[in-house]
Amino acid sequence: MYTLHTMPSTAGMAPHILLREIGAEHELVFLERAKEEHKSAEYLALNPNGRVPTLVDGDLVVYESAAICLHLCDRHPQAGLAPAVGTQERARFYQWMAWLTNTIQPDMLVYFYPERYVPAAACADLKTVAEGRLHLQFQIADATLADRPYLLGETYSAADAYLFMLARWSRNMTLKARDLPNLGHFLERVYARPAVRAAFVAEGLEAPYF
Ligand SMILES: N[C@@H](CCC(=O)N[C@@H](CS)C(=O)NCC(=O)O)C(=O)O
Repeated sequence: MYTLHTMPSTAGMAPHILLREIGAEHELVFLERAKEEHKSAEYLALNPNGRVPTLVDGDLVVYESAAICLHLCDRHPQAGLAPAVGTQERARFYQWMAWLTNTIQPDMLVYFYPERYVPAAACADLKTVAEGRLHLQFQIADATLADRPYLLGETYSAADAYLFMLARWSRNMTLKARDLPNLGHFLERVYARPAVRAAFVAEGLEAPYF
C-alpha cells in the first residue's frame, strides 16, 4: 500500500498516474496549499524541501517526482512502464526522464515562482524568458514525436506520463505545448488513457486539461 502526498495539478501528477497505470493499491493525501500544509513540521519530516510529491512505501519515504516514478517502474516491472535494464531502450528512457526533470522542470519553477529568483520588478520579464525557453524545449519533444506515438516509440512509458504532466502546465501560457502539432496529438493520446482520466477525476481537475 502506497501513500502519495500531493496536491492537485502538481509534480505529484506523474506518480499518481503511474500508480493507476500499475493498478497499485494507494492512498492520496492532498495537502492544502492555502494552509501551507506542505510546510508543516509533520510534512517537513517526510520531505525537508516542503514540496510535493512524497511517496511512502512501507518504511521507505521517497521525494522527487522523477525518483518516485523510477521507483514505481522498478517495483512493478510487469506494468511495462520502463524498458528492461541494460538495453538501449532503457538508456533512451533515462535520457528522457533526466531531460524532463532536469531541463523542462527547472524552467517551469522559474515561470511559476519568479519571485524566488529575481526582485519583483523583474518577475514579468523573467516569466517571458522562461516561457520562451520552455517552448524551445517543447519543440524538441514535438520533433521527436513526429514519427512515433510516444517518446520511446510504439510503447507508452513513465517518461510519457512525465512529459504529459509538464506539457499541461503550459496550458495557460501564450506559448502552449498543445499548439505544437505532434505534441498536441500526444497530449490527446495520453489523456485518453483510463488511468490518466481517473487521476484527473481524483484530483478534481477542470478543463482545459492540457
Ligand atoms: N523537484 C521537485 C519539485 C517539486 C515541486 O516544486 N513541487 C511544487 C508543486 S509542482 C511544490 O510543492 N511547490 C510548493 C512550494 O514550492 O512551496 C519534484 O520533482 O518533486
